[in-house]
Amino acid sequence: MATIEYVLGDITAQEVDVIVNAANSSLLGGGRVDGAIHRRGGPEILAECRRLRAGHYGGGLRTGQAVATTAGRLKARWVVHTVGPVWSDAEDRSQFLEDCHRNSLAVATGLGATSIAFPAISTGIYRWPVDSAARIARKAVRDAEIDLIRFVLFDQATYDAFARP
Ligand code: AR6
Repeated sequence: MATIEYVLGDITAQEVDVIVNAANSSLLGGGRVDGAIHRRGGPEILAECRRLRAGHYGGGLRTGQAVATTAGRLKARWVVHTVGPVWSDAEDRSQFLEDCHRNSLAVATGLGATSIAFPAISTGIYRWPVDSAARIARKAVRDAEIDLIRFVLFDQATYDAFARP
């Protein structure tokens, strides 16, 4: 069983094997956590994303899927990029958010990682309500076969939603 931690902070500063990026399907960068990871990790990450787009991921990465690259200058060994669902009032896309967590874990353990850090996927630009995202994320990782899962939350309200007993 994994140890699950919740910390208030910046995911780019974490010393874990894998940092998960809340990316978009282009894999070519974006704002918020995606922007921070590419900025701090340096151009090697984008270079590898471009190679992925030139190869197997020519059409981009689908919502809920996950793929690894180097972590560049970050302290982590790999960045696992996943695409969260955009919140919709009209349809339930929870399964995609669950898939992001499960597929990121599968990629990480496939690489031999023993520790992983997740941001609050979809709760920023993609507008997913934080309480719902926290519930889905916590449930999705509950039975993971990895030593350490750390949720790194960027503001107090998000931290409170995730760390709630
Ligand atoms: N460390 C940890 N969490 C962070 C950091 C950081 N350095 N910076 C922001 N957050 P978002 P999304 C939090 O918008 O909703 C990008 O443009 C943030 O406060 O980064 O999945 C992608 O390219 C929020 O709680 O991701 C996509 O286009 C959480 O990370 C789109 O945004 C997620 O917010 C993805 O949107």
